[in-house]
Amino acid sequence: MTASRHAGRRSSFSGLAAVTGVVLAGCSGAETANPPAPATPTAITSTGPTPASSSGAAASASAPAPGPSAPGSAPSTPAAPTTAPPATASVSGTTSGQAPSTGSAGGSSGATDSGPASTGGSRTVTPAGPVSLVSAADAVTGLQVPWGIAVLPDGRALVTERNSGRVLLVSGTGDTGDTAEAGTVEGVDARGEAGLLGVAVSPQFAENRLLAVYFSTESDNRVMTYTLDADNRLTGGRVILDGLPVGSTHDGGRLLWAPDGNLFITVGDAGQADRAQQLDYLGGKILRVKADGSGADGNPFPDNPLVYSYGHRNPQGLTLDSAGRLWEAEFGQNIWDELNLIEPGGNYGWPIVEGPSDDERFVSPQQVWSTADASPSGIAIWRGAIWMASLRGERLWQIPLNGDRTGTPVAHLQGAYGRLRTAVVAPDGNLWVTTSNTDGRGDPRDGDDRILRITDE
Ligand SMILES: [Ca+2]
Repeated sequence: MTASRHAGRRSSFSGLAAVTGVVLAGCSGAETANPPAPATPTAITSTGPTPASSSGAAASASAPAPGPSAPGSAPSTPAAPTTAPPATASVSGTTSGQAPSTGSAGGSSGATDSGPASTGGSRTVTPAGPVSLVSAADAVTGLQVPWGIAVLPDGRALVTERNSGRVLLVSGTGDTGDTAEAGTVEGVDARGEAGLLGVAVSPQFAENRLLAVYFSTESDNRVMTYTLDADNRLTGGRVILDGLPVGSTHDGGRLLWAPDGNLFITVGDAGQADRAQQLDYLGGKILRVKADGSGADGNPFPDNPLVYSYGHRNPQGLTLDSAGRLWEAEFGQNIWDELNLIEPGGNYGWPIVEGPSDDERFVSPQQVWSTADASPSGIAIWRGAIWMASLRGERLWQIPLNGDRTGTPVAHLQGAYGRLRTAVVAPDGNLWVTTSNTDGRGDPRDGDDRILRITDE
């Protein structure tokens, strides 16, 4: 099978401006809070109809792109190449300025997806609008650059710390929870955005106690499995995949262990953007492997058995919905961060295009944001929506789900807790979101970094 399978498939962005031939230089649109002002993108061609301007009377409040951004953010050079349509401010948050993509499937049309894959999709779902009120409270405090979280069947969770290389066990059951160290991953080389990143647990964890971590060494990124022994210590470390490209930025690093036993891995382009289009380069890819690191059965490219999708820049968000669809979030360069629905074998365009495109070789994103408004890392599905933690944007985006379509995004917690890294559904049914203010690019508050327990009450 080749990418030609996707010819003609196009997201509903097809009416939006196409960004073609953007000159992509430097590396500013990464996790940085305030990237230097990029060179003005060139060769941006608007081929679609001009979206409605903000002059309409329909909106009581507008959210031009880019919206309110992190303090001191770069001037409007990387602004959207299109004029954002008006967006109605909601009680709970602000709607995205760039959400023309859903056609008639608005955020209030009723989501049919709810909960993580483990729910089996059997729940009756209340038609979704935006969650009317979101509140946050500390579940755990005093963490150092937390990156990945994996919830255990017993209600605790494993948390990785990027720079220390520690794997912690947290309960989150008290006001601030308590933490214990399960172990330190040997060989972690933390530089820039690299270090100990994602963690996932086997869907059979209750029986096999198996977990996986993704981390950077001096020479590569790699995935290692461990067993959590009866004393809650990491043991039996085994490298299942190494030689993934590493850099001080664009290291990807999210792990998702699917119910079928296969492990999804996001790998950043590690600064070699052009090679994200090469199937024999493992950067700029989503990989899908068995628990021993070999290619999963049914992967789309027989000659490149690990590769599931390609043309990614720095993907750090990954979640499965109740129908088994794979959703991904990735950092844009200067213009568009992306939320993508992943198809096996799909080419997501980087570095030839950033954001939506009319080029039939590429799968267009479901939603995009200005990098100032998002710079997304982790995503999770909760209450009929995707929830996306944003670093530079310092907010939690709620993107209503309606099958394979998304509704108008709504922003929560804007600026309230600083940089947000990871979102996961906790065993208590709430959403946990981590801050990332101690990562060298934020302003730590007392108690940072923390895991926030998000409730909709
Ligand atoms: Ca893309």
